[in-house]
Parts: sequence; structure tokens; C-alpha cells
Amino acid sequence: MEPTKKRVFSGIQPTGNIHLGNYLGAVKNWAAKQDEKINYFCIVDLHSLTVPQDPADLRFQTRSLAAMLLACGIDPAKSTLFIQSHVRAHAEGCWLLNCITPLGWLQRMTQFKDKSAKQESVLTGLLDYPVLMAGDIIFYDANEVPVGEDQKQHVELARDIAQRFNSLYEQEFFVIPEPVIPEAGARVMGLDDPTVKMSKSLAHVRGHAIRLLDDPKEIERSFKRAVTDSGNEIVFSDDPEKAGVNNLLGIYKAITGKSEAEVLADFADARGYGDLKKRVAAVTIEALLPIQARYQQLMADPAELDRLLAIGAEQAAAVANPKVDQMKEIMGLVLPQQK
Ligand code: ATP
Ligand code: LTN
Repeated sequence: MEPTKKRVFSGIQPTGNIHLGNYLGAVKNWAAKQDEKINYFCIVDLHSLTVPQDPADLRFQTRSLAAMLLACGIDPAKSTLFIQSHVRAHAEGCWLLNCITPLGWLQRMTQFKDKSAKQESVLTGLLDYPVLMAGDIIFYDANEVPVGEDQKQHVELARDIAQRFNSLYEQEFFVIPEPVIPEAGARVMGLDDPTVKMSKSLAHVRGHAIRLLDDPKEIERSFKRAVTDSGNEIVFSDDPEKAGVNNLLGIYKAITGKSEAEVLADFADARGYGDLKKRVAAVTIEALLPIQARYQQLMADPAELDRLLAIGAEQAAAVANPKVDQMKEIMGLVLPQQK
């Protein structure tokens, strides 16, 4: 008998500027494993509201991200791709989870501490962000959550919340999810500063990120300007001095799927960091060109995009809405009678 397939859930915010870190840390792996799993991939528009957004921009970015995920190989025949706000369970179930989650658990989250320190006025939603995320995952009985390293703590919190609900109500109601962090590409660093992670919110800064929609010239330029060290040794290394070179090699490794030894062999004849940068740029351009072409095709047919998203929302709602209704019942809420 075929072993039962694992259930996978992951999400990405429609905050624009999807970059090589998002692709190598998350989306590429979602696409690669689709056949082996039951997949739910979500454009988490409710999460993006935790920082102020321009409405017209958010609308555009949401549809643009859907096209980009399809262009990256998410196949609607194999995966459910949908917009979070299209499924009522997410916002509704988040409230229920809020009522069993201690405040201290949220105040401890490093992403909240970092992001709130940078803002004058912190919205309640930003603190609550990981509870909404926990719901995303556990309302689908997901076993696995493929994410970049930065999201590991949030997935661990989702485990804690699921366990707390199960123990409060004395039943195995929620599946306890596991984070799945890729071996290569889990933490792509900024090209302008290899001590900070490549981030959407900094992607407008020149030379920080490779955005998936950058043209070849821009990609070459950004790699050319990438910060390295004053030496000339092309090696994988944990030495903070060599973080820039390590990051470039990590990008090459994640894009090509080669082992460390194979990567180093590819660079054995390289003449200095100039050569390293050129070759990393070349494999990146080669990987992104077909994605960009598919993206343009998909954006040219908005009706088809909407049709695919409507199918995704229906499939997702069929799982998450009944789960949240069951949760309400367990917690003692009276469900409305069907007419
Ligand atoms: P922001 O800068 O606004 O925090 P982000 O770049 O982290 O945004 P998200 O939509 O929050 O983008 O993340 C989508 C996915 O990409 C997540 O799984 C996240 O772990 C992964 N990811 C984000 N940045 C990186 C990175 N630099 N390296 C590897 N994975 C990343
Ligand atoms: N917080 C995640 C996005 C996200 C997510 C999820 C990821 C929202 N809900 C559920 C995995 C599973 C981020 O990438 N910043």
C-alpha cells in the first residue's frame, strides 16, 4: 500500500518585491516536492495588513504574487493555491486561538521584537501575526511547513498553540506541525550587507536584493556590487569576514542543486571574486528568465488567474471552514442551525 502523503502548508506575503531569498528559501522547494505531498500554498494578504499598506498597491501585489507563484512552478493540478482572505476560517479561527494563547508567548517572538523596535506606532496585528500564522497551518492538519530559517520560531509557536488546545480540550484535535528548512538557501543574505537577511522590505534599496523580476542587466549589476572581503579565497566559511563570499556560493549551490564539493570544483579555475560574481549572476539569470516569461503570460490573462484562485479558495475552504466550526463546538460555542 502506498504510504499516506504528508500534508504541507506554507504562506508568503503579497508585499511586493519577491526576491531570491523567498525563492530559494521557500517557493522553489514548494514546487519541487509537489508530487510527493498534499499541498496548500497561501498568499497571506491578512498578514500583510500588520504593517500599513496602500490599498491599490496591495491589490496589485496580491495578483502579481499569484502569477509569480504559478510561474515558479506551483501547479494548480497538484497544489491548492489560494488567497488567505478568501477563506473565512483564517480570521475567524485566529480569534479562537487568541483566546487560548498567552500574551507572553507573542511578546517573546524575535520577529515582533525586531519589527516593532523599528516602528513608532506598533499595530496590534503585528503582535498577533504568529497566531494568525498558527491557524493557517493547523486548520489544514499540516504535518510539514517548508519555510526559510527566519520562520522557524513561528512554526514552533504554532506547535505550542496546537498542543495547548489539544491538552485544554483533552483530545488530539490538531496535528502538531514540523518546520522544514532547506539544506541550501535557508538564509540568503543581503548582497549589500551579508550580515542581514535578504528582505522584501529592503528590496527597494539598490544592490540589496535580486528581485525575481529584475532584468539581466540589473542582476549582473547587483552581483557586481555585492560586498565581499579584501581576500581572494573562494570557500564556504562561517567566518563573519567571509559572509559575502559564503552567501554568493550559497546562492550558486541552491540554484544549481550541486554539492559543496561540486560548487568548489566549478570555481577552481576562477580568477578572483569578479569571476565568482559573474558566474553566480549567469546561473541566476538562466534560472529566472523562463520564470519571468511565464509571469508575463499569466499577468496578461487576469480572468484565468481569477479562475484558478477561485478554485483554490473553494478547495481550501472545504478543509479549513469545517475544522474551525468543529473547533467552535469543542470550545462551547453554539453553531447556527442549518435551515
Ligand atoms: P519581510 O522582509 O517583509 O519580512 P520576507 O522577505 O521575509 O518579507 P515573507 O513573505 O515574509 O518575505 O517570506 C516568504 C518566505 O520566504 C518565508 O518562508 C521566509 O522564510 C522565506 N524567506 C524570506 N527571506 C528569506 C531569505 N533571505 N532567505 C531564505 N528564505 C527567506
Ligand atoms: N510568516 C510567514 C508567512 C506565513 C506562513 C504562514 C508561512 C503566513 N502564514 C503559514 C508558513 C505557514 C513569512 O514568511 N513571513
